[in-house]
Amino acid sequence: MSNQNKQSDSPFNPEDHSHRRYNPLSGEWVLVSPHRSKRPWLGQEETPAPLQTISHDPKCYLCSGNTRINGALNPAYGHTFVFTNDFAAVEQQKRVSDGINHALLTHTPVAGTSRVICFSPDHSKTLPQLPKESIEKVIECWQNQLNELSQEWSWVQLFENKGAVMGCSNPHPHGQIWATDTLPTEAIKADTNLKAYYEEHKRNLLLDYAELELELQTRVVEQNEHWLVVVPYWACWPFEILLLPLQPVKHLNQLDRAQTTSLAAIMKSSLTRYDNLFNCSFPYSMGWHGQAFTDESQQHWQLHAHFYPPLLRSASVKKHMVGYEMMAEPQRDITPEQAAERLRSCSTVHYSEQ
Ligand code: H2U
Repeated sequence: MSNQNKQSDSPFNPEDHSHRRYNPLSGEWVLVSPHRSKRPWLGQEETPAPLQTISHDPKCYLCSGNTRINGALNPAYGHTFVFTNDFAAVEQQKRVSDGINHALLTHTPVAGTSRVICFSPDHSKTLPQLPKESIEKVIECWQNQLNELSQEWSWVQLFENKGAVMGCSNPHPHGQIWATDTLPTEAIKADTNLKAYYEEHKRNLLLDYAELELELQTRVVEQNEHWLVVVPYWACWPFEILLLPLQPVKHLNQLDRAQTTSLAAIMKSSLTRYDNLFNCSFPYSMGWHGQAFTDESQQHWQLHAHFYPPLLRSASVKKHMVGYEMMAEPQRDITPEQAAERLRSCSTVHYSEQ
């Protein structure tokens, strides 16, 4: 067990040698092991699940005109439909703590609201399968929700769990909104790091990052006039992507018409690439991070969306964030540059239409 830290004669090459990458948004590190992508695979291989085919399921709680679990009736909606989650994670009512706090047993009351957004009446069409105009309706719905909820709550988290493997409880394409009176952990991390960068450089971290990625082009999956999709340098999940506006934007409800239309276009093509990667409805958790709705200055903020998909090698072979990831820090084999190349090579025509 000697020579543990032996210096190698060959120069360091991030495409071949183990290294750690820093995530300036979260302040955390990821271990990258590119040499391991060459090892033989001994994991599971399964047949992918078939796509949904029926556009209205009489048993679905989210389909138009159906009755939900608690007996409420969904209207015959034409585009999107939003309702308050029948099993909301946060209560509307603000409560005062009893004050029984201990340094080791700390709590704080949270108030807020949870809503569900049905993306369209079509039970069988996930976001990449919807026409661009319908994706634009989803974005407009997000914008309207932000306009309304920002009047009352400091943080509005828009997100989607796609696929049963991500804990999605209903196949009808939908997302969620949880709005709270306090900033959650991920929001605090992003806020702190964006602010620190702004204070040090008097520049916006994510605008600088977008500029750098556009220049390098090694991790870019796709770009248009207003948006950029990259596998970030610090990605943890094999095919993680970061969706960034190219102009300063604090949140989705500040987009103009042209930015909204081109967001629908880039979402459709990028998410189609995802589905085409392993010929399956690609699961992920995605969410938007934008400014907090507080009185504090938000000049350091820049809107962005994270997509965290678990798949690694096929429609069923996923990455597990276990062991070293749980006990030490996230680790990946395939590099973000290789992942971006794989996604770039995927068609933007959905495999179900080819
Ligand atoms: P997920 O698939 O990401 O779990 O979101 C679906 C949400 O829909 C879930 O939080 C809610 C669940 O509580 N729901 C209702 O509010 N009413 C229903 O009748 C079915 C599901």
